[in-house]
Amino acid sequence: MKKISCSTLLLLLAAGLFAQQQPAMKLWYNTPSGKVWENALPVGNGRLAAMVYGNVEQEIIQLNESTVWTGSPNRNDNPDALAALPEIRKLIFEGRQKEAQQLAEKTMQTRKSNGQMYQPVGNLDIHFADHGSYTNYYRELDIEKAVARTTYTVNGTAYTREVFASVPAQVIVIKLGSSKPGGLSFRASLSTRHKMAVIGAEDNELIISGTTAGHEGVEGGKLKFKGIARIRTEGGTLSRTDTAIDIRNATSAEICISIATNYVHYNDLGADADKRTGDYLAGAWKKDYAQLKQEHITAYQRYFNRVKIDLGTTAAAAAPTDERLKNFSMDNDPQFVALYFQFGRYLLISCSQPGGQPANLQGIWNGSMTPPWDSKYTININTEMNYWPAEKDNLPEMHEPLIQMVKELSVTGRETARSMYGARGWLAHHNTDLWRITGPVDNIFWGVWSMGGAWLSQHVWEKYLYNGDKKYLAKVYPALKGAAMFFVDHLVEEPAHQWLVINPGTSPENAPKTRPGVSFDAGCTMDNQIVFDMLSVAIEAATVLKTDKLFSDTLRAVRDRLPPMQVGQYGQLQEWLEDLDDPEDKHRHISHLYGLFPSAQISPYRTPQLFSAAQTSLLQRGDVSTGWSMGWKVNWWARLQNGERALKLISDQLSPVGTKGGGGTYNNLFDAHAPFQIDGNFGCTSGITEMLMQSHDGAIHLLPALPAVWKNGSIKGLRARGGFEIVELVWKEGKVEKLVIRSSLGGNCRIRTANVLRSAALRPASGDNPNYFYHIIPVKEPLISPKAEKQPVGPAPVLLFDLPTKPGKTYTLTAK
Ligand code: FUC
Repeated sequence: MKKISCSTLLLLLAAGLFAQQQPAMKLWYNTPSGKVWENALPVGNGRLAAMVYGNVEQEIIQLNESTVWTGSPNRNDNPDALAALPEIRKLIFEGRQKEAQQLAEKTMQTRKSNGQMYQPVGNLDIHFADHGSYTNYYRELDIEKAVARTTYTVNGTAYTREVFASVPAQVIVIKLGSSKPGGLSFRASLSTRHKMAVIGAEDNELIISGTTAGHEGVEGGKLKFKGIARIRTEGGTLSRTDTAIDIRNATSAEICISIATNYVHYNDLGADADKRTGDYLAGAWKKDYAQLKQEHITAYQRYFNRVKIDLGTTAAAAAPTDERLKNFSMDNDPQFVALYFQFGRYLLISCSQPGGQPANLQGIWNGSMTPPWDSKYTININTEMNYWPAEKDNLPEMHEPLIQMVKELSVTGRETARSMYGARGWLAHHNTDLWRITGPVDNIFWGVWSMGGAWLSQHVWEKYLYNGDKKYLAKVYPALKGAAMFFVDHLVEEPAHQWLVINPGTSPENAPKTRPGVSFDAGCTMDNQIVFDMLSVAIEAATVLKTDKLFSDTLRAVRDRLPPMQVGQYGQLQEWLEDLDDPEDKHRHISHLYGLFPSAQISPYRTPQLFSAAQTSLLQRGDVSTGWSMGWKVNWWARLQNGERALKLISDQLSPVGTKGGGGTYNNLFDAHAPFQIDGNFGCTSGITEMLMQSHDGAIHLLPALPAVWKNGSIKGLRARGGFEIVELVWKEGKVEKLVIRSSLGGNCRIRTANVLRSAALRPASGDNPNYFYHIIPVKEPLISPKAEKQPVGPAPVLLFDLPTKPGKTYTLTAK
C-alpha cells in the first residue's frame, strides 16, 4: 500500500470534515461589503435583481429591473453609407484603408444614438441604529438555493437577514429576524439617482415612480418605472415619515419588493407599470415567507440541480471565498473551480429567464447610472460568450432571451441592410441595446463590423443541434435565412484572387501593426469564418426543413468562393487576408481563433495545419489579458486538448483583480475586465465544461483536456449535441471509469476517449459518423506561407467507439 504522510492525512481529514460540515456550493465571507459594490452578492430572477451588501448598520440592497434603460424606441442607421460604399470598397481594395476609414467615419458611423444605457432603479436602504458593534459576523450566497444570508450578534441577540429574487412570485423578498422577541428595530427608505423620479411612503409601503432620461439625442421621459417595497412585521410598531418607514421592537419583518416598467418590446411602451407592479405584489403578498421561499427554491433548483460536478476537495476549500480567491493560483483548490463553474450556472439562471431580456455586459446587475460601455450588448464577442454555457451546461431555457433578441434584430436589422448596404436580409453591427439598434456605434475603429447578427445566429442554429426540434427550427428559419441572404448581396469580389469577401470589414478592435489606428480592411479571417458558418447554417436549416432548394444552391456557390484560412510566415493563423500579423501583438481579441472555438472549423484530426497555426497564434498572444479574453482562452486551450494550460488560464482569471496585470476576479467572484463584466464568468464556465467534454468534430469527446490535479472526479448532467445527456461521467486516475448517457433523439452515439470502454452494444467506430448532428462541413485546404516552419502539434491518441441508441434510452459504459 502507498504510504500517506501525516500532513497529507491531516489535510484529508480536514477536507473530509469540511465536506461534512459545510455544503460546498456557497460564497461566504467574514466581513461585510462596506462601500464596495463588487463585494456585494448578486440575486436575480431574470427580470429583477439585487446586490446585497450585508452591511450591519447600514444595509444596502441595490435594485435593478432589466428594462430600465434610457431613451425610447429609436433607430440609428446612417443612410449616407449607401452612396459612399462603392468608394470605400474601392479605396480598401487599392490599399488605401486609412482614407476608406476616414470616409466611413463621415458616412457610415451613426450620427444618432451610440446606444442607450442600462440603469439601476435605486437602493433599498435599511438602517439599524444600535448595531455599531457586533460579533459573529457571517454572510453567504447559497447558490444551491439562490438565497443570500447575513447573520451577526449584537448584545447577545442574533440577527439574520435573507434575500432572494423569486421567479414564480416576480418579486424580491427580504426577511429580517431577531433571536430575541421584540429585538428588531430599523428604518427603511428608498433612494435613487434618477432625476425624473419621486419617492414616497404610504401605509406600509415605500414607493418610487419615475421615468428614465433621454441620452444621445434619443427622447427620454417615456420608459416608466414603478417600485413598491411593502413591509409587514411580527410584533412591534410601524410609523412613517414622508419617505421612510420605521419599525420598532418587532421580532421579524418581511419586505416584498415589486418593480415593473411599461416596456412591452423594443417598439412598444404600452404596458401599465403601476398595474404590473401592483399585480405582482398582490400575488406575492397572499403567501407567507416560508411558502414564497419554498416556491422560489423549487423553481430555481429545477434548473440548477441538473448538473453536479466534483473535481475533488482539498483543505483549501475550508477558507472564506475571498481568501480562496487570493490563494487559488498558489494552492490546489479544485473545489473552487467547481464552485466557480456552478456560480456561472447560478448567474445565468438569475439573469436570463424565458420571456425576459438577455444578459447584457453586466448580466442584470448594475449599480451605475453611466455604466461602462452603457452595460449594453457588445455582439462582437461579449454577448455571445454570455451564452456559451447555456446548452451544454443544461440551461437551454436560459438561452431563450438571446434567441428572441436575434428574432427582433432580424426585423430591425432589415432596414439597416436596405438603407446602408442596399442589401436584402438583415444584419447587426457590433452592438445593440434594449431598442435593438443595428447601426454602427461608438468608434469608427470598431463600429463598422457587419457580422454581429450572423454570429448571434449561430446560437439559434446551435440550439437546434442540441434539441433536434424541427418545429423550433421552422420558427427561427426566417432569421437564419435573412442573415445568410444579407451576405449574398453584401460580399464583393476581391481583385487578387477573385475570392468573395466582406468589404469593409475589420478583425474586431484590432489593426495590423503596419497600419496603426486603421482597422478597415477586406476579407479579415474572422469575417470569412463567420460568413462560412452563416451560409452553412442556412443551407443545413433549409435542407432539414426541405425548403428553399434554389436558395441553398446559391449559398453553396457563394460559399465555394470564400477565401481559405491561411498560415502565415510565423506559423500563425493569419488574422488578415495579407500576412500582417505581429508575433508580439498581445491584443485581447484573437478573433480569427473563432474558427477553433466557438466554431468547429479547425480540428486536430481534419485540419492539423490550421490546428497547429491556431496554437501558435494563441501562444504568441500570451495568457494574461482582460477577464473575458482569459475566459475565451480557457476554451481554446481545451479545444487544443491542453488541460494544463487551460488550468493555468483559469488560475490567471481566478486571481484577485489586477494582481496578474490584467483582469481577474472580484471578491464576489464577478469577472473583472476590469471593470466588472459578466462575460468572463460565462466564458470560463464554458471552458471548464470543454475541458471535461466536447461534442463537435464528429464525436462526443470525454475528458479532452483534463489537468493532472483533477485526476479523480465526476460530472453529471452535461448536454451533448444530438440530444445526448451525459447522465454521469466518472473518472479515476485521469481515465474514464464510467459513462452513463441518455439519448433523446436516438441515432449513433460516437465516443472519443483515451481509454477502452465496454458495453454490450459498443463497437469500434468506422467511417463517418452517420448521426446527422455530427456531420462535418469541411473547410477549404489552407494556404501556407513558404516561410512558415512546420509545427506539428498532434493531439493525444484517442479511441473511437460507436453506440447505436434509441430515443429515451439510457446506456452505461464502463472501463472494466
Ligand atoms: C469590446 C471589448 C472590450 C470590452 C467591450 C465591452 O469592445 O474589446 O474589451 O469588453 O467590448
